[in-house]
Amino acid sequence: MKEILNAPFVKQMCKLTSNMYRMGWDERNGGNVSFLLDQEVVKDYLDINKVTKRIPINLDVKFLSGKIFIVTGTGKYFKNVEDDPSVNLGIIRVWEEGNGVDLLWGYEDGGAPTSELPSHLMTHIERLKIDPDHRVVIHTHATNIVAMTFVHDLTEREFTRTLWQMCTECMVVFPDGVGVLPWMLCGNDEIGQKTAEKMKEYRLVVWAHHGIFGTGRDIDETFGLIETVEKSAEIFIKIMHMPIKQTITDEQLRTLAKAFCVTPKSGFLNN
Ligand code: 2HA
Ligand code: ZN
Repeated sequence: MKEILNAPFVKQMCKLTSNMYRMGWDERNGGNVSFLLDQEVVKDYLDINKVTKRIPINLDVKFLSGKIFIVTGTGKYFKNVEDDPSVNLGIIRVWEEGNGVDLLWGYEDGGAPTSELPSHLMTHIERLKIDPDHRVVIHTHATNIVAMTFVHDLTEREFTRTLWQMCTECMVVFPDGVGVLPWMLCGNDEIGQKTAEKMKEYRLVVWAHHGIFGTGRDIDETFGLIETVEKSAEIFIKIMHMPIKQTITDEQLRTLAKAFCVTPKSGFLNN
């Protein structure tokens, strides 16, 4: 059996959470990450028949039966993950019946998975239906994205258009746009369901006055998506007080989409 602290997926989670902490997005216990792992890879590091704790959940996620995830712990600080992964992270496997998870490793101080587990698991279900290679869900309180939700129209079309206009690469990175949810209570099934519903159409969902959910095939891609949206929101916040002399036009956005062979979200560009 190999040392789990050296497993690439543990190292990637450590590096990601430290990085996000240093971006200033994940104050205190803000933010959470879940990463769907390959059982065959996990087996090299862990006896997957050894369950340290059975954790019932108030959800039906049978679609994910038997799937193994590494997940940040509830109440844990991203700042601390790198120094103490086995307390701040856990590896869980979804019950056959879909209404609970087995803890296989981690949360060594008696902890539990993130409070946003419903949003994570329901999002994994919807994204896996669309893309079998989907693996990662990241939730974070990216500062300028949150700021933007106070001063910008929250319709998905207008929110996405502004983000596309702030930075040339945006159309190429998220041509499918961003979903937006109005302020809602977090940490429960309702916001999980609403988030997952949006995930049928978007890889990114903004939670107004709270943060963002991003999804992707690996940690780099998912972090990169959020980072790109955040950069764009930062530029918006920097320039919104100033008289705008010019912007990226719809015609230019179309030119970009064509050059990079991406399809802009239908109806989001003006004719
Ligand atoms: O506690 O970010 O949304 C972590 C969170 C909740
Ligand atoms: Zn949050």
